[in-house]
Amino acid sequence: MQMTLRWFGNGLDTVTLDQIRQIPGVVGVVPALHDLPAGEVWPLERLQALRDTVHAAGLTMECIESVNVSDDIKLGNATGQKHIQNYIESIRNCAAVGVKVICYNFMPVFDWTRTDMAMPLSDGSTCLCYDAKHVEGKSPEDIFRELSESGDFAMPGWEPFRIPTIKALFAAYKGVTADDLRANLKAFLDAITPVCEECGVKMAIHPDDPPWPIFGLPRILSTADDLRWLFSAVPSEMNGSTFCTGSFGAGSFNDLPAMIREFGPRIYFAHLRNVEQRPGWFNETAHLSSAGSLDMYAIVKALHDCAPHWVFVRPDHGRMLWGETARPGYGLYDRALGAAYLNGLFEAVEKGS
Ligand code: CS2
Ligand code: MN
Repeated sequence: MQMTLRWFGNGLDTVTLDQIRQIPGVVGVVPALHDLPAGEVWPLERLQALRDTVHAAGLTMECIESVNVSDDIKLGNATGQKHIQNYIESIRNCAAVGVKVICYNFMPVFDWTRTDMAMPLSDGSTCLCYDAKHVEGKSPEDIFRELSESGDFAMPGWEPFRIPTIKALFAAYKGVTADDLRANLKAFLDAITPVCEECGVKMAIHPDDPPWPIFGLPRILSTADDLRWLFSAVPSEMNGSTFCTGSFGAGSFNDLPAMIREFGPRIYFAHLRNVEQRPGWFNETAHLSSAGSLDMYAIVKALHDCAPHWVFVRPDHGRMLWGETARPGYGLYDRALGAAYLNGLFEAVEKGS
């Protein structure tokens, strides 16, 4: 197991590499080139510079999150074909700087979605929350405006500059079914997995967050059945999973330890965070099992037993503590506490507790 933290890069992250380096047991960071729009090639020089910056801080950069997939690829249109060729070049460039795993997601239009970026918890910290009732009857633009007024940082995919594109994107997805999306995901993976095999780079798809359709857009990576379909449709071992417990775990219909035991060999990256789940609602919590609805011990035990021994892991999101201001979910303090807790669980499991 390799404990890592997501890092958005100098100027885009309130957390520094030196701070991350001082978290016990963290060996690397999971960065990305966030300024490049989905569909563009990730230039080798940019990746070399990023790798050199990370290595100079004494950290590794062997997992990238995310080389985002453009909506044109998700829609399976002609522009998407060009973007797939660009994605292949990006994979080659990532391999050239030592990347072993690439995380991505196939959610239409948006990345992860929340309805409250600073929900107060009883201990005085704040967390991210999703309330399906809050979304009912609202347009994406309404939610966009609310969220973009909620602070200096927007969620990925929810940046204010995207608001003007939303109407055209929703029109493009009109009539696109879950099966259409599955066909386009299979086409994408069929096109890139031969290059992944050649370069030794594994793909690790992140689940839908939340794990159900929103705004009437199809979502196809929310359940165990979705993973079964994915691995049967594209059998290459370069087709793998980013097992995000906070995303799958927001749905009480998902049995996470059982899913990890079933798909473990194909889990190359794991996001280990906890949520308090209720029907059509979840809020993020501290990582402790006792803080939320998930049994983090059973999850870590299943990962230890069934995932590759080298699996990359990160504490994913944390609450906002002690007056910190940071990207929503990506403050330093609670992710450091989460990493320490998770390292403790892994040590106890590895030593056979
Ligand atoms: C987060 C996302 O939704 C989540 O749990 O970890 O940032 C996720 O990493 C991206 O959607 C992956 O592409
Ligand atoms: Mn995640």
